Amino acid sequence: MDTLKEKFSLLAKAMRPEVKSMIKEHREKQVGDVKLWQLYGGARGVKCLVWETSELDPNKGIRFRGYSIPELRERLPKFQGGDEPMPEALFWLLLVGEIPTEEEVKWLSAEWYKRSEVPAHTFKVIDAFPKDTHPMAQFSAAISSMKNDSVFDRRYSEGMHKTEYWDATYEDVMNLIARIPKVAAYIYRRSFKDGVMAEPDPNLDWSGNFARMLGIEGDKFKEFMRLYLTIHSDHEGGNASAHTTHLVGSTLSDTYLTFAAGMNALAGPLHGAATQEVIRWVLEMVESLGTRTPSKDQIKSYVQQTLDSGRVIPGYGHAVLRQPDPRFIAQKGFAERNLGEDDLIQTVWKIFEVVPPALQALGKVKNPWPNVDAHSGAILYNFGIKEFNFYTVMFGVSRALGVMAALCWTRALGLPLERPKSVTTKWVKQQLEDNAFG
Ligand code: HAX
Repeated sequence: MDTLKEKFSLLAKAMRPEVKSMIKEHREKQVGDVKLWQLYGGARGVKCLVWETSELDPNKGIRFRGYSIPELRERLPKFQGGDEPMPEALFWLLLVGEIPTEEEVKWLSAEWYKRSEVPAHTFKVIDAFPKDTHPMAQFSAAISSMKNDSVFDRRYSEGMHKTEYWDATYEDVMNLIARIPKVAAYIYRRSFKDGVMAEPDPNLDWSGNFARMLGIEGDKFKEFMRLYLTIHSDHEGGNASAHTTHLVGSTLSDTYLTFAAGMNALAGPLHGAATQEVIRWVLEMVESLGTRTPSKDQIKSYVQQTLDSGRVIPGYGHAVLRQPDPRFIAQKGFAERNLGEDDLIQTVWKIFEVVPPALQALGKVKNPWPNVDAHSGAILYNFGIKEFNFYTVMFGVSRALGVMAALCWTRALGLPLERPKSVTTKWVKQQLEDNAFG
């Protein structure tokens, strides 16, 4: 170990338990507007963001402009008599708060088709990466590469008035959403398949085209994409990808760099990349147990093994939710209606029975229930997308709908640069010594 690293290591080793016991002893002390545990605890529960498009209730789960997922499935227009809601309709709802008509949704599908041309240099940027580069790194770079097309940047340099920020942002947002399925599909096919750069079909919708460009045949997958892209879109403003988008957007960074920043947050295993970690963990489990149909007892002992090795059970737990995630339930419902016999999916359902009591028994996990990522991988795997490193990119395509609709609102309301206040542990200790906290 070099000297610098050794010094750091010694300091970190000493400070970690010290901070932990300080939080334990003084957790309820009031530090400014928050409690001491919130200061060190990732700002859990601190209300300091405005996000117009959705709200998350710990027990009821997500509401998109007030609508639950079952309500969206019932009320949003469908594609040609299908069963699942269309993400175009959801975006309309998020942006203007009303359920669109079928005609309005058709217009939006056609508009996104018209705007779907991706600059040639973006594909060159992707091609410059070794094929085994994580797809999220390729996705983030490809999105950033479109910055030189930003309407916001151009108009800002021309002296755009503040009150027009939302207008330029809307144009970028529409272009970005229209383009990203093509970008994502190319990353998939270049990294894992035939390298084809597929084009959208004007007779299909946004999700149908994404499915088609990925090279996955069949109406059932297109329907799953409609549901998947709808329900992964938005989860209020405090989650890491939404909050990052909001933070970077607040600097008036252009729409592409703003969204790429959100994608870099989504790529973490405690957030969107949990979707790939779940399937990796399940596949490792079935391999280690030597069966594709493990019993609940076998799963229970594998879960314990994972916990004993100091790892989390991916797909379980949540910073806000305190019930099974309605997005998990919605995907389970799709699988029950369409794919019930699959071994991997059956295993995911058995895990749902085994993991919550195991996490509850730890006595520290606030939410032992599955989150959105516990189910999606098994369904994507069933449809033939077995390259699970790609799953977070699919999540990201959907997340664009929520965070980009919200960005339009941030710019429309003229919300300022985000700049919370930080403090040091030395300062906290001094305040404690001086008995300065309430
Ligand atoms: N397995 C094992 N331990 C878990 C756990 C899990 N699934 N979930 C929480 N815990 C542990 C925490 O690691 C923490 O332990 P320490 O005190 O030893 O650090 C303790 O329980 C308390 O954590 P918490 O308050 O219940 O949860 P947080 O709000 O701190 O964290 C996380 C929420 C989602 C990050 C957490 O539950 C987790 O790591 N889950 C697994 C990863 C995952 O599925 N992430 C996706 C979340 C949904 C999402 O964003 N999707 O994109």
